[in-house]
Amino acid sequence: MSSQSAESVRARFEEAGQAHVFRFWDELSEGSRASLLEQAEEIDLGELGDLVAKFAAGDGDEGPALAGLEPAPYIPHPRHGGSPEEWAAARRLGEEAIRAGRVGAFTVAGGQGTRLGYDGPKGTFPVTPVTKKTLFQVFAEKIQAAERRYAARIPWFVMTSHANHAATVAAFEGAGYYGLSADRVSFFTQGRMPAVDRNGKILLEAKDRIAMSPDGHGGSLRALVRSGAVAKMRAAGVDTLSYFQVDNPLVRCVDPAFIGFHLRAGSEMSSKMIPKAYPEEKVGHFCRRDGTTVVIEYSDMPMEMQRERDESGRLRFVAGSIAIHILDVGFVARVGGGESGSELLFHRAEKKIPCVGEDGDVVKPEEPNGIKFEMFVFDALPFAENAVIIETLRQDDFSPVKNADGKDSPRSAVEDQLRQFARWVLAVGVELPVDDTGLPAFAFEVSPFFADDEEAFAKRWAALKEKPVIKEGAVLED
Ligand code: UD2
Repeated sequence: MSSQSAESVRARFEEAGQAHVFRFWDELSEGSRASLLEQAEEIDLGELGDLVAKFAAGDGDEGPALAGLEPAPYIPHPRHGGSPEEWAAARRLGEEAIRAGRVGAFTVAGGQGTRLGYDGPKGTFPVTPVTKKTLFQVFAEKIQAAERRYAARIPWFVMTSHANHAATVAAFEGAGYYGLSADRVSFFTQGRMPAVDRNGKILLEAKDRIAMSPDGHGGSLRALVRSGAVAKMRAAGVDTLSYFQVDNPLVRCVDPAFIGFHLRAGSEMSSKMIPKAYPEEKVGHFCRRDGTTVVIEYSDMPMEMQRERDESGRLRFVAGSIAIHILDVGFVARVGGGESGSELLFHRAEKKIPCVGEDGDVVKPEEPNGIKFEMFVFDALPFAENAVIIETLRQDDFSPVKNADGKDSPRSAVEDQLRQFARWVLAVGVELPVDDTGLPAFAFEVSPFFADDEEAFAKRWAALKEKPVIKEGAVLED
């Protein structure tokens, strides 16, 4: 960068009251100066200024408005009163779209995974009970299984962050793209936001480094547009995107019934819900307000509301959000392209952010000292026409790996996979010792290539001349 453009960047920061970002400039090497400038240029000072002003004024601190919130209606699963015919018709419609090459898969994998305490990209975390396949491998195999079943091409888009992009791409390369053809997988990096102190001043994590962090999974909509992924989808005839998080090995990456319900309604953004298991469960709640669908995070809904029950004793705000959506590509282009009136809000989170003090030494705070800004993908729901919510069974779609142990941990995810495999095996009449939670007495594994749901398992099993023995360490493969 020329010294002239360096001057102009610094002048803009000065004007915005952020000149301190360059306070160690004179000590920095040429290389450090260049990298600091590059980070500085990434920051939209206007946007940041608006955010700081808004939060400094206390706007947004009070959380979302709760008045007039109603539980959102949803399409019940056939096990809970939904119409089997309606579900079968939706499934056929979804299958048609997959066969026609209209569907792509999309994984948000830019999170920092701090709670799990795992160093690499979360998608490279081993999750299956016996062969220890990684999350990325599980998704890749589910996508390939769907490609085979529907004789279709299903491109896969993976959103990374600055911190994990290179490691993510290297993991795919090292694993031969997990059997997928390399030209069908696209990676792109999400945007970043600077962290600020309580006075709105940008924090430095080193003398030559701004404390930047990913802009939330809501940043995926912008990033899909900016990276050219949307253009790529359009060129390939993909108009429907199956969105899921990197942390959930049970997710049905390409679910024809879900896609069918979405298409049938002409929906721009659809979501899966599970009934909350208990009032304190930490998931967002699907609600309706003024005719639109909104998700209210657990942290934003007062506990007495979360505990409300209807006449039948059921939780009133029962529809838990598990972060599985179908997105219309035109909708992504509109919201991600920043069309006026459909901008996603930033949420603020107070965090402990290591940063350099006046003397240039790095301080590791004991208490939250700064603010990070993130967008949430479900905040796009109020902008979506005809948003549809369908119920799914937790046991078949949701068991995230978030914490190192306990709930939502590697162990609970392994156990939930084992319970799923055991249900499939028991359903074909094979005897299997299971405890009263359905957990089998030993570990075995079913590859997505063998079967990826109960029906596919039954079909595959029936077609086998010689039935394999389901025992400790057994792996049912292709
Ligand atoms: C999210 C939802 C919660 C529930 C739960 C289900 C929010 C605020 N809450 O909780 O309602 O649905 O998931 O599992 O979303 N990610 C990025 N970039 C980012 C931040 C996150 O790609 O900047 C990805 C991350 O890699 C992961 C997913 O988004 O795949 C979820 O992130 P999280 O673990 O921070 O969300 P969590 O558990 O707070």
